[in-house]
Amino acid sequence: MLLSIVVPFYKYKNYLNECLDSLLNSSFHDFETILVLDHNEENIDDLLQTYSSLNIRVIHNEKHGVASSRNAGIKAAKGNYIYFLDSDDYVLKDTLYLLSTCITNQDIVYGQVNNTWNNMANYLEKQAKKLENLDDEEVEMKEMESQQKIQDFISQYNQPESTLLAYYHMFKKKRGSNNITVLSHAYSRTFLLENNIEFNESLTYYSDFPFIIECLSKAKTFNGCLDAIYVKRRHNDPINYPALRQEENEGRFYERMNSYELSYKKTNNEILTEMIDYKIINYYFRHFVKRLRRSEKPEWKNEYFNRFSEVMNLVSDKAISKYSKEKQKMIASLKNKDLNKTLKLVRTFLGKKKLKNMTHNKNTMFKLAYYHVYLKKPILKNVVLFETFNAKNYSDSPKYIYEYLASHYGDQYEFVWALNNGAKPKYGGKVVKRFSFEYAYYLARAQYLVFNVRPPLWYRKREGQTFLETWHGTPLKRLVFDQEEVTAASPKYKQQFYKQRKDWDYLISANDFSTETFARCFMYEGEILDIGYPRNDILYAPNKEELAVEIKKKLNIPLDKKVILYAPTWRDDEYYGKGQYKFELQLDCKMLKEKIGNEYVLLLRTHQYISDRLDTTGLEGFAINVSQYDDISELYLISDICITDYSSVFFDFANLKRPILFYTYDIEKYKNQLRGFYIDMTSEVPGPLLYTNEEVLYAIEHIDEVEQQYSERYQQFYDRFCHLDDGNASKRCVERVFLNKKD
Ligand code: C2G
Repeated sequence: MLLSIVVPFYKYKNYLNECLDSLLNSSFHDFETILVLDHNEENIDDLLQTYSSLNIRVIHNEKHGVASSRNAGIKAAKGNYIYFLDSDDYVLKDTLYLLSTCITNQDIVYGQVNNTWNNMANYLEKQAKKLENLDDEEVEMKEMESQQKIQDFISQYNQPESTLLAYYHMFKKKRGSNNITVLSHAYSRTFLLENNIEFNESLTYYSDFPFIIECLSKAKTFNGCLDAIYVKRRHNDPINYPALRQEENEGRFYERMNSYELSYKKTNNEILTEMIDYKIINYYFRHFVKRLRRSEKPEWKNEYFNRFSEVMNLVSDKAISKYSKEKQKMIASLKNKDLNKTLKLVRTFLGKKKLKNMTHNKNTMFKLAYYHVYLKKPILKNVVLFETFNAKNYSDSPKYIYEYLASHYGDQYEFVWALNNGAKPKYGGKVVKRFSFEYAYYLARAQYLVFNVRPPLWYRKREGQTFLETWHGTPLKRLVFDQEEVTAASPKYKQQFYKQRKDWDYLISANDFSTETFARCFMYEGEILDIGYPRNDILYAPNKEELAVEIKKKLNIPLDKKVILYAPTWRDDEYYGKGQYKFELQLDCKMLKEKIGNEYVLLLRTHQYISDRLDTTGLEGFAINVSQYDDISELYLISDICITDYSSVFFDFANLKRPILFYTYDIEKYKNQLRGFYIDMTSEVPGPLLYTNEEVLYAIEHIDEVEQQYSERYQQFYDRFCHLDDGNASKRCVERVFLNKKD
C-alpha cells in the first residue's frame, strides 16, 4: 500500500464529514485511512457507517493533543508513505493521485497547501479565469519571473538541486518561513522510523515546526508536485469553532519559544537555521511588538519580554543583517533586555507604520482625526446620528424613529444623518457623507447612534454613548452564528460580529420569532426591544390612502392602474467584488407587459447590495425601476401585489394583508448551498412558490383565487410575524431609548 492517511480527530464532526468525503471522492485509491480519536465528545458512529467503504482504521489516542495523535498514527501506519490530513481540512479529487505520481523512493514528496474559507471549486475557477485573462505572453513572463527567483535562491547555497527546490517550495520564498507546514507532503515511513522522527508531545500548538525542520534536515531525497493541493480550512467561526491556532491560551507564548529553541536543536543546516531565524524575527515585528505595546497583561513587558530576549539571542547575525537599521536596533535592544529602549523604538515603529497605512490611502485620513482628535473630545449631549444601509438612503426604521423624535421632541435634540445619495431628511436634519471628517466627528461624539446595519469596523463605542441597532428585517435566511459557512463574507465576519454586537445597547425586534432568533444567531445578550418595526408604522397610518396617492403621483403612476412590486434579495455567491453583487432579472417583463400591461404597473426594485442596473428599455409605460427610491415602505403602501423570493420584505408587506407571490426559481440552490431558512418556505409563507414566468403570470391573472387559497395560512402568518406592529413602534422605541421609560 502506498499511502497511510493519518487523520487526528478531536472535535467538529461536520468538518470531519467533509474531510472523509474528500477521501471517498479521491481519484486515487491505494491508501488506508487511520482515524486517531483524541477524546472526542461527539459520537461519530454514523460517520463511520457512512464511510465504511474507506475501511477506516480507528485508533484511540491515550494521551491528548495533535502531536501525540499524529505519532500514534505514524506507529499504526502500514503504508510506504504517510500523509497527515487534519480532520477539519480536505483534499481535492486528484491531490493524492498527483502526489503518488511523484513517489519514486524519495524521503519526502511535497505538495502545496491552499487556504480557503470558501469552496475550493470557486477558488480554482477564479484561478482559471485569472489565467484566461492573462495572455500567453504575460503567463510566460510570470513563469520566467518565478523561475528566476528559484534560480537565485539555488545559486546561494551549495546543496543538491532537489533539496534546494524542496526548501524553496516549502518555504515559498526567502524569509517566508511563516508558510512552513507539515501538511500537504508525503513522508516515507521508513525514513521517519529509521531517523526516529516524531512530533514533540510537550507542544500543543507548535509541534509542526520542529518536526518539519527535522525532516528537512535529515531527508536526502525529495520530489514534489505543487498541484497536489491540500485544502486548509480557514475557520470562519473562531468564537464557537476555533481552529487550534485561533485558541487563546496562557501557555501559548512559552510554547512558541520552546518550539523555536527545539527547532534549532534539530538542525545544523545553514538554510534551515536561517529559516528559523526569519521565523523568529517575523514573529517579533508582526506580532510581538503589538502585544508589547498594547496588551494589558503585564507579562508581555516582563516574563515574556525576557524569555523572548533569550530566544532572540539565538538568531544569527547574518539573518539580522538583512533587516533595516531601524529593525536591527529593535532587535539589539530586545537582545539586551532593555525594555525602556525597546518600548520607545516599538512606539515609533508602530506609529510610523500606522501613519503610512493611513496616508497611503488619503481617503482614510478622517480615521486619524477620529482616533486622535474626535475621540478625545467630550460626547455631545442629545446629538443623534442616524444611518441606514451604509448611508445609501433615507429609509427603514432609523427614518421613522427620527421623524417621530424630530416631530415630537425636535427642540431637545440635534439630528445628523449619514446620507450619500443626496436625500434630504424631513424637518431639516444635518446631512454628512459617510466616511468623511464630519462623519467621523459625529461617530465619535454623538450621544445616540441609530443604525440599521453595523457601524464601520473602526468605530469605538464610548462610555456615554447609546447605540440603538434597529436591524433591517425579520430573519428568513440564516444569519451569522446560525450560518455554517459565510460564503460571501471574510473569514473574520463572525469574529467581527461577535465583537461589534457587544456595542449595541438596544436591538429592535419586529416579532417574538425575531426576538428569539436574534438572541441566538447574534449571540446577543443586551436588551431587545420587542416593539414591532418602526419602518412599518406607515403601513398603519390613518392617512395611508392619501399618502399612497401622493407617492403614486411622485412616481408618475396612473391612479387607475394597479401596482405590482417585484423586490428580490441578493445571492451570496453572485458578486463582482466586496459588497457588489450581481443580479440578473429572471422575471420576463416583456411578456408581463404584453399580458397584463393594461391593468398593472410593475415596480422593479433590486436589493441595496446589487450593483447591476436594470435595463427597462422597451418596458416604458409598464415597468419602473425603483431601485434608487429611498424608502421601500412607501412602495409597499402603493402596491397591490408583492412578488419577492427570500427577502425579508414579505414579513413587512404582510402587514397590509395584500397578496404575496414568491418567485423562487433557484430555491434549491439558495436553501441548500447558500443560506438555509428558518421557516419552511413550502408550508409557512403566506403565498405560493412559483418557479416559472408562466406560473407568475397565471398567479397574477388569478390573484383573487390565490388570495382565497392562502387566506388561512396568511392569517396564521400575520398572527405570528405581524402581531406587534400597530403603527406605534417608533413611539415605543423613542420612549424606551430616548425618554428612558420602561413599561
Ligand atoms: N430591501 C429593499 N429592496 C429589496 C430587497 C430588500 O429595499 N429588493 C430592504 C427591505 O427593507 C428588506 C431589507 O432590505 O427588509 C433587507 O433585505 P433582505 O432581502 O431581507 O436581505 P438582507 O439585507 O440580507 O437582510 O434579518 C434580515 C436579514 O438580515 C436579511
